[in-house]
Amino acid sequence: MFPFELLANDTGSRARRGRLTTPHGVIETPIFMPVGTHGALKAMTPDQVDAAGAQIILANTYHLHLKPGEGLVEKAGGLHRFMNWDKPILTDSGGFQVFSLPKKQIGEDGVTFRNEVTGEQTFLGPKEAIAIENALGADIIMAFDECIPYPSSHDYAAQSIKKTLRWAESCRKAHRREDQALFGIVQGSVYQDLRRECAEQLAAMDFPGYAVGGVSVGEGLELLKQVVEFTEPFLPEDKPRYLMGVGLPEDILESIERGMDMFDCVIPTRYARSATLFTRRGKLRLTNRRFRRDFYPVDTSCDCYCCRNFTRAYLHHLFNANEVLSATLSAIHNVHFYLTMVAEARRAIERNDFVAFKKAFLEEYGFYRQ
Ligand code: PRF
Ligand code: ZN
Repeated sequence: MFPFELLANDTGSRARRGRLTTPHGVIETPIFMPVGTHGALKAMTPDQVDAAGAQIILANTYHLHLKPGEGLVEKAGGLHRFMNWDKPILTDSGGFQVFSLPKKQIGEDGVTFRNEVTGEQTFLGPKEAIAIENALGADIIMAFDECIPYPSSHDYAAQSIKKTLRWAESCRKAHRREDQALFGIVQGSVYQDLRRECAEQLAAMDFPGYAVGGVSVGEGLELLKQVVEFTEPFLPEDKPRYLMGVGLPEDILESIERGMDMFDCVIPTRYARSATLFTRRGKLRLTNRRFRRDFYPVDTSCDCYCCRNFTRAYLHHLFNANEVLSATLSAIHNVHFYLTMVAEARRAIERNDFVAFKKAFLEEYGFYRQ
């Protein structure tokens, strides 16, 4: 079940080129997973997501549990049929969303919070999260973990990984479906000893994949790189590694270089809605007046539907007129940009040339000029 093949290793870095096979198709890694929190990428149809090059998308257990409820999704024939997406899906466990809530009570067995839809007190723990994820039916499901804020003390982080490890074992026991792969999540904040401990303990539980969580919580790129670098050696080489909630193009490339295979982030779709578009030469803010009469495509080197058919001036106008098409065209472009970037990263690893590729990409992107 869920074979993961390592096709190439970059000898100048820890970057790997892999292939993960799921019941809904193959995922070429490194890969970026666009986020469809409520079972939809904001402003995009599944056809558009597919045409932008997506191989797998992410949805959220927490949100789908509150609305419309996993029972309804199950009745609809599972999440794939409900949302008409027949490629792989990954569901996050809610272990991040619940911990971001303002008023929650964290206990030894899970988290109690106010259901924002019904107003009732609701409990989510490892067993509950897995039951929901089993009902939703994604190809890859995530363990229920505790994502602690940054900064947190070593003491607090040490207590927290004990809980995350206990919950990981509960998730493994509660998991009922062989057609879903359950990934474990490494926590431990920015502390090397805790990351090692957590990774080793999870590896001993033999998950089909491992995530690095608890990053992209305000620690910055330098610490992110360090955490990935000192955690990676303790993740099983022959299993996919997923860096959760990351990130900007530079974060993803630096983490591919350090041995991560999968990424997800709301940035391409969220930035699209606020008129920020990614191009090979850096980000553009399309509401800026300088685009009023700019009849070039968003990115002259892009072959997405938006860039093949529309100008910056037209997008500028759509944003000014508050047309919802602005969000759709921008999301198509941004998602395509991310997926093209990781496709090029895969080819660079195959050529055994990843570090040169990353430097050239970030040079053109203007990262070193920031
Ligand atoms: N845990 C889970 N989901 C996540 C994270 C995490 O730590 C992050 C990290 N910021 C993003 N999404 N379950
Ligand atoms: Zn484009």
